[in-house]
Amino acid sequence: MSGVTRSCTPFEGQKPGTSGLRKKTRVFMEPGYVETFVQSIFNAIGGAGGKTFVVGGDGRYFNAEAIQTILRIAAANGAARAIVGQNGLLSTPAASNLIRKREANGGLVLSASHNPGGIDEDFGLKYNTANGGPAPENVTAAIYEETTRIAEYRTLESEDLDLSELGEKSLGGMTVEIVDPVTDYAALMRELFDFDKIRALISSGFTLRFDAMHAVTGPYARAILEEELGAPEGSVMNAVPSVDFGKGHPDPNPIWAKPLVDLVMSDDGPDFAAASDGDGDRNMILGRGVYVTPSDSLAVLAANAHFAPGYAHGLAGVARSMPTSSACDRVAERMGIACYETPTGWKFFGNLLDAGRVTLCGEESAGTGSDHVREKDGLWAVLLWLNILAERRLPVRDILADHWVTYGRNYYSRHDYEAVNADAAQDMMADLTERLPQLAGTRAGNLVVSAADQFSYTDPVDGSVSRNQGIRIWLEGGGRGVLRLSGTGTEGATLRIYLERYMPADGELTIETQTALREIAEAIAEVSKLTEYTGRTAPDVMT
Ligand code: G16
Repeated sequence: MSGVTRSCTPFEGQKPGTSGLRKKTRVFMEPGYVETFVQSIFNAIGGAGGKTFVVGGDGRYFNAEAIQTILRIAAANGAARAIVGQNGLLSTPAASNLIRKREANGGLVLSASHNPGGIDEDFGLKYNTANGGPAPENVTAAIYEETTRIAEYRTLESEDLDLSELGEKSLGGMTVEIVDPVTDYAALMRELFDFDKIRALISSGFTLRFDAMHAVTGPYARAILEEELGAPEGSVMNAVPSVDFGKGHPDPNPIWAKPLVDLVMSDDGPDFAAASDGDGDRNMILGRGVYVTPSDSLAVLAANAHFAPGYAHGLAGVARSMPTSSACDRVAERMGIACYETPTGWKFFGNLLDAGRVTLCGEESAGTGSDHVREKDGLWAVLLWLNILAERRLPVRDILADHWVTYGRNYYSRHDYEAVNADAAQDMMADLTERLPQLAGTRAGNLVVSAADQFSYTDPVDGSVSRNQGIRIWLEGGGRGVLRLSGTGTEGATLRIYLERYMPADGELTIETQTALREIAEAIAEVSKLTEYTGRTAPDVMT
């Protein structure tokens, strides 16, 4: 088996976005596309020679083929070892854990997360660094730079490797170690949570459902929730990963996980329900009769994390992405710990976690996590909730109500406008940006703008600055709207409008969310000239 060098020309647009490179699957399938991107990654990190990489993905269409290509390029570039999930499967948090545990130099994670899979759907590939987290902006910038000037890549002429059997194999001098995707991850969860208490809760008649959405968490959830914690068989729904996620969107929100939401809203629904996404890093939390917004979930977890053994010593600090509601800020304030506000993108939490400044972090986009890995972690959030429920023995609904009575409630919703004409969306944002300095004091619908700016972030650990991370508009009376364009879409532009309104603890805490936010939504639509630019009058998705 010999290494070969092939000449190539750059592909346009191999620019990592919010979370790695995400494109239509057919784009990734173009001959040489994966090869040039992977070679560019290796070029950008000073070569692969002698290094160890973790490789795995969410099992979507083209996962298996792309992994074979990655292994050939890694071997031909002199990598010493590739640690690969059996059949090419690894959830994103499990990949992060393996990188850290095995002290690998990095990892190649294949997923387009919550986006659908299939030949006409989406695919993605991202590079994670030795801390287990998504490559920070300086690394993704270097990778992109390499993609624009790549002239050749190294590969092997070899047969595909059988990845179905655990153990070690050799590929052109590189050791390929095929590992069980669940074992190390489950061991980490056992260290963090009181499995005996959760087992006791479940055996007392507490009922739960976990929707794996035909994606990668199926085997993890079955092993942990059913086999180890004793949830009856069938508690994990849609547990077998499929290449097209059963033709659904593996996106754990009330739209795409509607059957689960309907179930918990019924009288005989389970006490607790949750769902995760394509690659297992997102989560949605529900209790009988109640949906917990991701922003509230982060705040509740921060306030109650000490109930789990792994967090009994308290939290160093918390962090949230800017568009996430400030519910967790109130918890941090009361605890006397720092709360950091970062741009959207899990990669921005990496430095804070590495420096020990924060223990928990989370985002409105259904991501919560902690310093146990460097990715958000869906099943971890579920287990932390279960550990808290096992200790407090209250329904989810009461835990939430108690939280609002203690801290007040941040009514919150995200409105997504999908597949908007990209130029129109850019023009709208540019126009609004230009008007920002004059907005304070102007009327917007029934409200008045009190302040407006473009969010810019200076990383407190390394001093790096990230500009243009979203437009923030504050309204008199305590409302806020944030506008930004998604960095994970693959079709046109996705415009996200994040709406928030704080209600103090002695105010009305049970208004229907969209009703509570209506005036703010109208104000933001007016001030941004949303309909004028995009032609849209209503969002496609509200989470
Ligand atoms: C990724 C990032 C998250 C981000 C989300 C949405 O998540 O890791 O930090 O919040 O995308 O980003 P955007 O608003 O730019 O679409 P995932 O789960 O897709 O990897």
